[in-house]
Amino acid sequence: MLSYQFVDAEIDGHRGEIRLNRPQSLNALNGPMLKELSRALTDMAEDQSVRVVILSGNGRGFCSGQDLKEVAAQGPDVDIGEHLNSYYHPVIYALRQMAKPCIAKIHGIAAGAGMSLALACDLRIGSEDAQFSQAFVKIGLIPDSGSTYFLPRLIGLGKAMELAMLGDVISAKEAYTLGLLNQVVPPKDLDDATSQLVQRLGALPPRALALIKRALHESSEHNLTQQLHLEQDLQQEAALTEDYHIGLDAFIHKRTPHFTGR
Ligand code: T3D
Repeated sequence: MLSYQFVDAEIDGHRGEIRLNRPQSLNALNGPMLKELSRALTDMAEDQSVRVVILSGNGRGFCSGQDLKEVAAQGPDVDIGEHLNSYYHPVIYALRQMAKPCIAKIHGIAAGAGMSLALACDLRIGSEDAQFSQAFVKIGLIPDSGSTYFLPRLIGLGKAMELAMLGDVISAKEAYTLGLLNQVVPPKDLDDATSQLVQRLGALPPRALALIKRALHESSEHNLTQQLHLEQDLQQEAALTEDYHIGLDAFIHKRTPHFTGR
């Protein structure tokens, strides 16, 4: 267990898990927690033994978003733009730039910036009791921490507009239908289903996974020609890995490949 106060971080083999740990407020995000989350993600990114990172929450929910009691206590003079830049943006960049798959494991509520955290992960697995809300509008704010970027890309502009403008709470089932969740399982199966997903990803070639993540993320900024060039560059990089030769050799000799990450 790595040492933080407001997040629990644990590494077990190829699996790294960071659990938001302020369960009394449904893991509302205060300043110190966001700083720790950013540090924990950087630690996981730099740890070569970790191939897959899970983000989850302790207690009865994933994350209720910005700690509104902290905001209220700070008074009206706080610079919210500066707050986003200093506390939230490093977390979103850490998730997005990490060269390994990040999975959001969601149970209970993911609201406001809590939903943004889930959207910034590469895959989302939810229990049937998971709920999502772009709650920002209900307190007179706009979606932030990447929600206006990730949401339309994941579910299309029309539905993103509806969720952002109305702030409705949607169920796991609806989130799955929209493509927000990759998988929905009964609450009792969430840990096992996540472990299975981690195991599958952990057995795949890490460098190829990192390059896939990069190629898909960058695709939304590119035209076809730019993307074909990027694919060409990244494929050349992938073909230089030891894992490519291991995969090819395993196919030819009908063996299970054991990828090294080199
Ligand atoms: O500063 C900036 O950079 C701005 C950035 C803003 C980004 C945002 O995230 S804005 C959106 C913030 N989040 C919300 O608006 C959601 C607020 N919470 C709720 O609407 C409800 O709590 C829930 C729908 C999430 C859950 O409802 P329920 O009935 O299951 O639980 P509850 O009783 O409301 O909450 C349990 C406790 O958690 C309660 O504390 P208490 O009364 O037992 O002492 C509640 O106050 C606390 N809590 C829940 N959400 C937050 C929170 N405390 C602080 N901040 C919260 N966001």
